Amino acid sequence: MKLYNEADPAPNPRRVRIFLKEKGVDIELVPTPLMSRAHKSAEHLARNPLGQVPVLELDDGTHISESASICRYLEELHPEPNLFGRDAKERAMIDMWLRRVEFRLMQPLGQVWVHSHPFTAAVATQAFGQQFKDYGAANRKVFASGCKLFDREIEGRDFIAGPRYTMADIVAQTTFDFARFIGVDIPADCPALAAWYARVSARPSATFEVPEQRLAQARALGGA
Ligand SMILES: N[C@@H](CCC(=O)N[C@@H](CS)C(=O)NCC(=O)O)C(=O)O
Repeated sequence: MKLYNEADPAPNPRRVRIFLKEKGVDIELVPTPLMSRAHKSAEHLARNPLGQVPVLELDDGTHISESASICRYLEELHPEPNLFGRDAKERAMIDMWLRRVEFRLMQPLGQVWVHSHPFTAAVATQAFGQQFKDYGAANRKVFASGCKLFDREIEGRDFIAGPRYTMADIVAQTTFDFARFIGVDIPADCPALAAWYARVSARPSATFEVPEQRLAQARALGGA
């Protein structure tokens, strides 16, 4: 089994690596550098027609993409520590929060990245003809209002989906790490969310391996 992977700050492969660290499991990581377009090569498109990472390759040649789906598969192989829920109610709550992170935070953040950050200007121009800066800026507001929803909802509890750390925290954590990289910070009026972020960022699995200089440059270009 091997994971087609990209290093930090790429948020989606990062989810799987954090998940593996939390489980104490090592698997082979195959570098698939986005900068050299390895994810759009014919070989990689055969693994994932969307041309994205991460992709898990099983020993029988099956390819699983979508970071949450990969982690669900790995949870079946390595059930402890449990990260997707122990009973019907907990599984549903974790899934609900995971989807809220995807739709209310990650989705608008992706639009900020594609439509307003200079690092993606060429990709956006190729896909859309131009970067729609107003749309990028509008999605900054959508992201901020998503942050406020999370801030209100998690007040009084330690983790996103309840009293313990789960996959919902991993997906949210990688979203906020990437947000920080592109110059989008947790709004100042979200103290519960900021406290949660500090809590998950202190975990041994959370190391964010982006050189300070690169982080500072990306943040500055993103407007932070
Ligand atoms: N929903 C997918 C998103 C995968 C994704 O967007 N991966 C990024 C890297 S973090 C990528 O491959 N981007 C290149 C592209 O979309 O062309 C998942 O959860 O794995």
